[in-house]
Order: sequence, then C-alpha cells, then structure tokens
Amino acid sequence: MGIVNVTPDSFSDGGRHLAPDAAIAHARRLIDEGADILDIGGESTRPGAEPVPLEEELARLLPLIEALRDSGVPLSIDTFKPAVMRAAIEAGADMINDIYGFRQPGAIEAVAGSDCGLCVMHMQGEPRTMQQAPAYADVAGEVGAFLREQAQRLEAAGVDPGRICLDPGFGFGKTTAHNYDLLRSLPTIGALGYPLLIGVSRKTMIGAVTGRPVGERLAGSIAAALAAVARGAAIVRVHDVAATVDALKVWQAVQVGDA
Ligand code: 9MG
Repeated sequence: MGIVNVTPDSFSDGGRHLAPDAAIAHARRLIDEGADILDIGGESTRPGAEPVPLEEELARLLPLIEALRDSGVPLSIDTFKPAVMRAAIEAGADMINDIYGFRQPGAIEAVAGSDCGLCVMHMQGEPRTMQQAPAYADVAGEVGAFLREQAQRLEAAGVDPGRICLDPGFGFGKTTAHNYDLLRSLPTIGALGYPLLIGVSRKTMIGAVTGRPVGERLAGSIAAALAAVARGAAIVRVHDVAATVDALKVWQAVQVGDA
C-alpha cells in the first residue's frame, strides 16, 4: 500500500504532494513502482495535527479519486469523517482506512451498505494529544480487544467479514516500547482471523531505534515491515514503494523458494 498525502503538513513529505497534479503524478509513480493499493489522505494524522474542515478534506480528495479510479489499483481513502467516507465511496473509492476504527457516530452506517474494504485501526486518544501519555496494562491485549469489538460492530451492521482488515495503529497513542511490544505480538492479533495492515514507514519508532531523522529511515522502515510480514501482516502501508517491494520479493523468495 503506497501512501499519497494531499496535506500541507504531512509529517514525512512536508506537503510536497499537496497540489492535485503533483499528488496524482506521485500516485502514478507509486503504481509504477509496484504498489498494489494506494492510500490517499487529505488530513494529516501526525501527532499534534490540527483537524481539517470537511469541505477542505473533500476538495483535496475528490480530484485524486476521479483521476485515479481507473488506474487499475484499488484506492483506499484515509478518513474518519462519515460524510467523507460516503462521498469517497460514491466517487469510486475501494476501501476506507479509518484511524478511529469506525468509532465516530455514523461511521459504521456510512460504510455498511457499500462493498468497499475497511481498515479498522486502533488509536488511544486523538492525533492532537495521543502521544502525551500513552498508557496500557497489556498493550497487545487491549489493542486486540478493541479491534475485535469494532469488527464485531461492523459485522452486526451487515458488513461481510471478508471486507475487514485490522491494524494495531503503530505510533497512535503508543510509546516506542508499546510499538515494539505490539510488533512482536502481531500473531496474537492475527489470530482474530482478519488480514493485518501495518504502517511503520518512517515513524518515530524507527527513529527512536536508529537515531535517524524522518528522511533517513528507509532501511529501518523496511526492517520493521519485513518483521511485520514475518509475523503475519498482509498489507504494509509505506512511503518508499520500490525499495519495499524489492525487500518483499527477496523475503518471499527465501520463504517460498520460487527464485
Ligand atoms: C493514515 N495512517 C497513518 N499511519 C497509519 C497506520 O499505521 N495505519 C493506517 N491504517 N493508517 C495510517
């Protein structure tokens, strides 16, 4: 899953892909590099990020959906606003990626009647404050319980379980220790029976271990992505598609022996 941010304050690309044309060109480049899914976001989710009004988010997202919906690659829309979910699905989105895990009032109803894929992500708190004091007694147990409960809510609303994937939400209300604990515990979340989506690309948890700034976290991000795939992740959400695809191909050749 290649990341396409259409935000002026995106934490890792400084908003370089804000203008629709530049974002569309970036998206096409990610497809050429081997992305199987594009995740398009119009509101930054970095720690401390301020909310974006509904109209502004739609103005950022809809031109990309229109331009890319026939690109041959499924489009995931990163949003937690039910009205944006509805508009994105109407415009041709294939998947909704919700960092609030469909907790906002009306979110489940907005997606239940469609057939798009759904990513249920865990977050403790909200982006503006989530890194101030994350606390858990048992991080993997609590994250797993939340994800199971939200998946059950979606299914109770008529969503086919095959549409759902789960994401522990690395960096969303978690310390570095929580993040690595969760990464080690991915198989217990995978045991819930849904595909796992993970996003570790360029995140603080990579910088905390390598001591590197955001622009120099490629090797660390790939190591974490491979560790996640080795523990059952089905989808990895990344900025650096070409390098990650190469790493996954080599990892797969080792695992499957098809080289
Ligand atoms: C939007 N976004 C930023 N980080 C993310 C992550 O780790 N997972 C998902 N599903 N979305 C994310």
